[in-house]
Amino acid sequence: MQSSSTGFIGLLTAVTVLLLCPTHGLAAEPADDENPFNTPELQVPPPDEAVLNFVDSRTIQSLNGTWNLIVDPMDMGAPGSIFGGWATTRTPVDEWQLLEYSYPVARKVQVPGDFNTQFDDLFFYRDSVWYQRSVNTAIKPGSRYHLWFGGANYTTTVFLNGVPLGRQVGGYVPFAIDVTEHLRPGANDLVINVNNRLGEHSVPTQRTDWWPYGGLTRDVMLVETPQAFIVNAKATLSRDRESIHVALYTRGLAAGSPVAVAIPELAVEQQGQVDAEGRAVFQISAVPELWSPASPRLYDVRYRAGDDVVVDRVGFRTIETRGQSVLLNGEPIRFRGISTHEEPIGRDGAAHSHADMERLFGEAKALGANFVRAAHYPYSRHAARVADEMGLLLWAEVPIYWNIAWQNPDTLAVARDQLERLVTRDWSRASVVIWSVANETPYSPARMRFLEQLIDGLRSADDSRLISAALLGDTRRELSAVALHLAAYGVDNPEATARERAIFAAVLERAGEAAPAIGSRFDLVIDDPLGALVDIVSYNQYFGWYYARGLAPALGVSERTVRKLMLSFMGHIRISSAFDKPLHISEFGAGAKAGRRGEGVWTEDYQADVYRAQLTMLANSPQVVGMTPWILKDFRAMLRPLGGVQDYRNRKGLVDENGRRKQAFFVLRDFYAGPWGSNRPEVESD
Ligand code: GCB
Repeated sequence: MQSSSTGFIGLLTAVTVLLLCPTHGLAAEPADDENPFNTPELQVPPPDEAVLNFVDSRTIQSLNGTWNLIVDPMDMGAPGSIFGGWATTRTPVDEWQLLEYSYPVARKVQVPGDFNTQFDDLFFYRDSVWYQRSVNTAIKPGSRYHLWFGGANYTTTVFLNGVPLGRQVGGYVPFAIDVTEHLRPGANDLVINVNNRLGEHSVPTQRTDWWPYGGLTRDVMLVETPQAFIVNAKATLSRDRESIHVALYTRGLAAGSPVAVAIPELAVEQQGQVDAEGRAVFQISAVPELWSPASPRLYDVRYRAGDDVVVDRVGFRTIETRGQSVLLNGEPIRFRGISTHEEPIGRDGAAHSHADMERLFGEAKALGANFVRAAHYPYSRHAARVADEMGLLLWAEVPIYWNIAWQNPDTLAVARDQLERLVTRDWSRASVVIWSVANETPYSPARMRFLEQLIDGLRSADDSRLISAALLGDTRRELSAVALHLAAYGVDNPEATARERAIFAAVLERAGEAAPAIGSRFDLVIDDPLGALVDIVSYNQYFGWYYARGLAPALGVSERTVRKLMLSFMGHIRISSAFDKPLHISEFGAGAKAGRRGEGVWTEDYQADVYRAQLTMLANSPQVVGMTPWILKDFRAMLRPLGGVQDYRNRKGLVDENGRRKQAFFVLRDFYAGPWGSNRPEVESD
């Protein structure tokens, strides 16, 4: 044992010398770790802190297309590892060179695109892969070069010419690395490790009701800028709608350098100077035509700093709350919404293009929606652009979902990073009216502290939108009240069997004074203390779907009976919140397999019945100013294995994966076209 291990270490030392030899071009050092079978821990810096925006208005070299892909479940392909990392060439120099992680002979993968849906054997894969391609580029003196990623899931480590240059932890958000000092004229070797493994401390955690699509899921490009350049800018309308606030963020400009902003269609041009942080702030008197779903007017906004010029297309609007109303451009509005996942219609996998989003959001428009809840994570930059163009209001969200390691500062850092990158990318998008910081996070003091810090940071970064979170009710308390009401409905109801009616009679007798009369109103009041921190209280509820599953065995009656009684009872539920704020129903829904008709769960008929009952209930709830039923399209979910029905898809879509509309689509469309869907008169608080 001893001698073979010494022999191996000796060999490793020889390789170390080889790796360090400058003529071989690999600067990465093997780890100090004595055990050669460990994957070395590489020290990799994070990507550039600020989001590099406006890539679409710059000179870029697209790195989309065909890449080489090595699947590496043992995660041994890193430079410095005895398996993958010994390679100093991509193809063996001759028949004597042992090369196991060889990219040219590896499978080919398309970028952008998740790897799970490009290969049958990677469908459920949640681990490490290596992407490689050569980047041929000319280098212009005086330019800077940035490797830019629209988003990659979940941990992404970028190696250029063998040097680890940046590691982004967290999917769904853009990041860039300034590679100017490492890029060579001619061919460059770009290797990227992407690992979509999630854990207890990640954001989200390993359990989600959506597919954790892995890989280079969005556009990749090499972006060229001048030495001094505009990193980002923000243009928003003031509350009084008489001026435009502009903030410009630059890098490489000396304090006092001139910058300018122009909106040609408003005949506006203003000069300014950057401060020591490279920032310039403008307040421009202007009364633009307002952006709204009815009239999604956009303006070119031109920013100049030194030799750098970028153009953005911006809409101007205000969004605020007054009492229990939401006002868009000062007028009360109802959110006729629908929830989505970032999956295209007609193709499996993650959506990643303007066209994908146009098709998906086009279906929301066809429903009569003016609002989309883009759940449960930041979408690509195309989403808010398409929404700006189409006139759809957007709810954007970070994946703080169900369980999060509330006590872990590293988890908080990732959550903050997600939120900051999302917000700073989209803060000039008129369509985005809500930032949502959490979905169904059970109450705990640690959760409150975590979210309070995020919300504080968010308010100082952007005060031109509303903040929300999709809350859970106090389900146990609600369900026992619901059980009593169902008993009142069931006690004389022919839908219930004689035995069930006897059970209901016993339940009511035991309740005594507390027994409700049939048809009496049930007030469900949301009082999660997180409601105090947000601008608009949002609530997910599944009356008509999940709740029956727990109530039936608890009462000792059939699920069929509970479902039938529930649909009648829902018309007598009124949902409100303990806060004098607008209330949004962020989810409700039911599963149906497209084409399945008749009685029972999974039928289009039952899904449509649930929608009818829900819409009656919500129309009877005056505090409700908006809703985003769950969900526009059936979506991939590992949590949904039911053979022949789900087959790893959540079936709560109003359309199936190919866009086939279910009955409930038309129920909701008619409702949105009716009286509720018109912009409501203001609701005064009590
Ligand atoms: C929820 C979650 C959502 C799920 C949905 C469902 O409450 O927020 O992510 O997909 O329910 O279908 O159960």
